[in-house]
Amino acid sequence: MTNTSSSGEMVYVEHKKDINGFPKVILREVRGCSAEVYLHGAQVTSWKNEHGEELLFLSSKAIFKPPKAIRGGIPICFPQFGNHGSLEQHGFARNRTWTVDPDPPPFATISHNKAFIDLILKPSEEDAKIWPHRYEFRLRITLGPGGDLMLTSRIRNTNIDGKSFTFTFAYHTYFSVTDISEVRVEGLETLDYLDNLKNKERVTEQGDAITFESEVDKTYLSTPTKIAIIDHERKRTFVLRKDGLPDAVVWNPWDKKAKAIPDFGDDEYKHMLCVEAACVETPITLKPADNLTHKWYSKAVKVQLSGCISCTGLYCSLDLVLSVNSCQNIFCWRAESSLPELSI
Ligand code: TA6
Repeated sequence: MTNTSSSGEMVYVEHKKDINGFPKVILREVRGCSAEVYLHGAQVTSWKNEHGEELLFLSSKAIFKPPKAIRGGIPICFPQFGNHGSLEQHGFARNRTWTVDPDPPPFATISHNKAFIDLILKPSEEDAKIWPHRYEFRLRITLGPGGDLMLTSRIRNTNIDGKSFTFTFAYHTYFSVTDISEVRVEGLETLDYLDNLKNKERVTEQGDAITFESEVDKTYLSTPTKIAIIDHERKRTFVLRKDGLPDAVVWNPWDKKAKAIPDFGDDEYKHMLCVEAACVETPITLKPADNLTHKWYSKAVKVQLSGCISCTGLYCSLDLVLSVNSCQNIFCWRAESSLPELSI
C-alpha cells in the first residue's frame, strides 16, 4: 500500500493525529513497508512488512494517554533502565512528548533513505528537579527501502556547570510472535546474565538457543552485536543488530504477571517477546560537550563512540537495526551477518 501525494509522488513521511488528537508520524517505503511513531515517548508503535503484516506487539489494552507509557512497540528507557537507580521505572523519556527536530546535525555517513524522522527531547523544569542535568537527546527513526527499521539515539551533555552525567539505556522492543512456546532466541548462548527474578543474581546461560516455558526477565551481559528471534510457526526470523549497547534484556511476563499488568491482556504473553538492546551493567558517562557543532558531530560519531564509554565521554550514539526475513534456520540469519555496515 503506497501513499502518493496529489501529484502522484510517493509520501515517505506523513504527520498525522490519532483519534485522540495525539501527534504521530507514518513512515512508508516503496515496497509497502511502514512504521508508525508517536511523539509521545518518541515511541515506534507499529512496524509492518511489505505484506502489511505487523511485526511489533502492541497490547489491546495499551493506554494512549500521556504521560502513561504505551504498552508495546519500542519504548525508550532513558536515563535509567528498569529500577537501576532512583528515578521511576525505565526513566522518564518514554513518558515525555518529544518534538520534531528542526535542525538535526549531519551524520558521518551520507544516507539515501527517505523514510525517516528526527525527534528531539530536551529537559523540562520538572525533569531538572528529578534529574539535574541539561542534555539533548536526538533520535532518528528510519525505515529502510528493504523494510529494516533503524533507530539511532544521539545524546549530548549540555551542562554548563562542567558536570558529567551517567545513564543506563534500552530500546525496550516488543516483538510480535505467533506462539511464545515455539520461539527460539539465538546469539545469547553461554553468556552471563543478571536474573531480575532472583534479585539480579549473576548466572551463566546454558549452551543451546533460548526457549520459553515460564516467566523470564534476564539481562544478558556483553552480548554479540547480532541476536536472532526465530518464530517457527510463522517461518520468520527477526535479526536485531546493535551498536554502542553491550547488553540485551529478554522479558516475557507469562500468565501470572500478565494478569497483574493493567494495560496488558491476560493471554497476550503468548504473542509477544521483548528483546531489548541495552546498556545496563556499565552505565554510560558523558562529559559536557564543547562547541565544535557540525565538525564536532561528524567527527564525534566515529571517535566518540569508543571514547565516551571509556574516558572522554563527550557524546555518544546508540544504534539499533531490526530486520526480518522468512527463513528460520540458523545458517540464514548468521549469513545475514554479512550485511553492510550500519548507514543510518
Ligand atoms: O525490560 C524488562 C522489564 O524491566 C521487566 O522487569 C518488566 O517490568 C518490564 O520491563 C515492563 O516494565 P514496565 O515499567 O513497562 O511495566
